[in-house]
Amino acid sequence: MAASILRCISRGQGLGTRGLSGVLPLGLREAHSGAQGLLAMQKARGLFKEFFPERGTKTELPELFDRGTAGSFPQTIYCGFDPTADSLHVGHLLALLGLFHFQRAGHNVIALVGGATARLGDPSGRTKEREALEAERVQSNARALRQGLKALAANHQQLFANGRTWGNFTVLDNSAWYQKQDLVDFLAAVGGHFRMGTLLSRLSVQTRLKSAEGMSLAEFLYQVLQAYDFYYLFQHYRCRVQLGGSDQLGNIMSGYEFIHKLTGEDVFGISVPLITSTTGAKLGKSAGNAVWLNRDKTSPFELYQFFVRQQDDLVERYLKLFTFLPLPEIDHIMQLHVKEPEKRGPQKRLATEVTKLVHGQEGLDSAKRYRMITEGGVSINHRQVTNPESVLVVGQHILKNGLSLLKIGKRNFYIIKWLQL
Ligand code: YSA
Repeated sequence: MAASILRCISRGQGLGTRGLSGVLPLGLREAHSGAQGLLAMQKARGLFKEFFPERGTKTELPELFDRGTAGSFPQTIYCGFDPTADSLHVGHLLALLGLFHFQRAGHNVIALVGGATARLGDPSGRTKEREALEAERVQSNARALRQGLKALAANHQQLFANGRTWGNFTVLDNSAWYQKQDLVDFLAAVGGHFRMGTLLSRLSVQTRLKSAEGMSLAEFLYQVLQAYDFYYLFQHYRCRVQLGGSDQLGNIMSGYEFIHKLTGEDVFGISVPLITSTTGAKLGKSAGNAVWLNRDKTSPFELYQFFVRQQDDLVERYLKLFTFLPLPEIDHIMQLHVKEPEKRGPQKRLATEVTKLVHGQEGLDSAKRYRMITEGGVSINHRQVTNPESVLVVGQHILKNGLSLLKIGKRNFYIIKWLQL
């Protein structure tokens, strides 16, 4: 029985070899001409923070992305997202951007929704146990997250690819492999490969054990499930790299140790920095400061405003982290900003790029319309309207002659004739 849970990987399985044709378009070839290209580039942008382990035993991390190494291209990279809410948020977006950068370079990526792991609650970076979530709630959150991830991947492909061929973007849910998993089989096959001393040494465990509340067994076992996911994806999709925020490093290490012990193969972890609020708290649901990507929770306008309000000292960093703009273009935007800081050019460009990625062109247009109204750029019948929810309200903005006079910006006048009142 254990053998069916722990299978040995055979070469050529899964997404890793399925996605791309053998001959890549010129753009991708250029992107991969240097073994260090992709990793060094994202390190320079500040998106990739740590690499783990520092050295492989047979293969080094940069070699995985070197097209010169036979059979190494394309790779499969994954990142997990637990459905503890019914929407992704701006913090998740950074990990997702990490995946998009790999996809752009021709690799296949997997966004894994933690429909199973969310039931346990990841203790990483938390000082208190997560409120237990009902199975039904997790399921409906997982549905929403899968939809959100697919919508973002579609926007990315449609609005940013310009006809280029990228790797595949696949959304999976780990409940698919835990749902039918027998507990005793799992513990017998997997449990024996984890050492208590190592599991206990993780920062996430140590912090919680020292707290007054302590830690539950479910939370303690969380890292074992995340480690098994990595193994599962390695087996089925030849996935050798897991990406996550830097709070995920302990869980990623457990996966590395598990896979390496069982197969002798090298796998790697890459972390992205944690985005914090001005008070230093990690931006997310737990701190109650999440900026959501679902428009029903945070509108496109509010998302735009979040980025447009960023201070000068952060905006360059965020342009590098949250957009795909090339570094020379970011430099240029920053140089113009020194000359005309009042225009808030970098902030507007940042807000535009992110809103377009998250909500598409329609979402961006709606955010800009809202912004124009709130900034006093719209008048109806010579009266300024600053509430976006009350523009051209029937019974309020229609003159006796059945007309409305709309002024947008300084020079655009429109006469609206109402045919039916
Ligand atoms: C990962 C792998 C698995 O095999 C199974 C589940 C997981 C999910 C993982 N344990 C987790 O709980 N992640 S999360 O849902 O809290 O966040 C998703 C990703 O976004 C993580 O990599 C996390 O580090 C990252 N993230 C969250 N808030 C962030 C952030 N990254 C940067 N800044 C923030 N504020």
